[in-house]
Amino acid sequence: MKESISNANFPRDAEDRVYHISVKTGDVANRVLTVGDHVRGRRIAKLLDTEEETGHPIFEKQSQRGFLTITGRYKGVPVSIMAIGMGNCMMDFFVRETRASVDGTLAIIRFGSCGSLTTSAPAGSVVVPRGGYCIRRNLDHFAEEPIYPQLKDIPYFFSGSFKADDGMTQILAQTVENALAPAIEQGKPVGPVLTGGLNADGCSFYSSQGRQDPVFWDDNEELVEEINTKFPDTHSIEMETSMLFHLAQCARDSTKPIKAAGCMQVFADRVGNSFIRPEQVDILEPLVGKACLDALIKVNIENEMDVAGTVWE
Ligand code: DUR
Repeated sequence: MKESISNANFPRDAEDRVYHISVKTGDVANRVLTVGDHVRGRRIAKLLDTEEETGHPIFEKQSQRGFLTITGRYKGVPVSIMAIGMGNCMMDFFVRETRASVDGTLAIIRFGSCGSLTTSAPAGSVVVPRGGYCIRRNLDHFAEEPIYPQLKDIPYFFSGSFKADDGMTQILAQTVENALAPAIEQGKPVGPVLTGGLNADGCSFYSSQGRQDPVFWDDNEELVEEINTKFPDTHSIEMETSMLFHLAQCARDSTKPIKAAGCMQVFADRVGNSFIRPEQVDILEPLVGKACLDALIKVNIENEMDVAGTVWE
């Protein structure tokens, strides 16, 4: 279909689908739950209502570039579940191309996994951040002839922080807390839910998250300490959620706002250096996945569209 793409600035195919996610207006709901992992996305999608005629949700598309979109209704409300892979770059594709494919407000909840930088969030707990910032490897630090010699001494750049949507974050935190409460009560190895802190997005899983790799020159031995100094209330570190908050804030068309919130299950305990066990994921993921959908349909949205492209009341 490449030959029909005419606009290099924002390419779409002949059927007007955005280039990387491969959806068009009407394919994606105003309420989106986004995850990284396609398997997780498909598991959560099993909770969607099935259509009488087909026994499936309304729409499913796996793009050639690694995006999965499943659209249907949850408890009667139009929602999309979108799996996007990993990293700021995939988040950028997802936010821009989804924004271009939906009219009106976009309410996005991200459900991901993260590392924890606090003893209050061990592996198996869930973090719901109030905002987030980004950490980027400064390539110039490693260049023989840096373009910005005055910045050469700084191996990693920190951004300022970007806020999640307050109201959505409150709804999400409360819904996840309620969903985990019985399991925690029963002594299952999940929880607690940690709210109110910041998330850090690294541009890598490795160097810019402070992981030590003797095979590469990274100059990141002091990075975790620097995180704790610059943003002492950092709870989590991963690769997508702060970028989501950043882009939501940068959406310029006031008729097309983006509201965003996020929650992450702690997979890597970076303080105690331990990793979540599969049996913990088996308990945690279905509870949090369902809680995200329950939170998503509680968000207030005006002029919501039906997934068939008509106004939904
Ligand atoms: N992730 C991290 N760092 C961690 C744990 C999880 O970035 O320590 C998230 C982000 C990314 C994927 O999507 O999980 C990498 O394993």
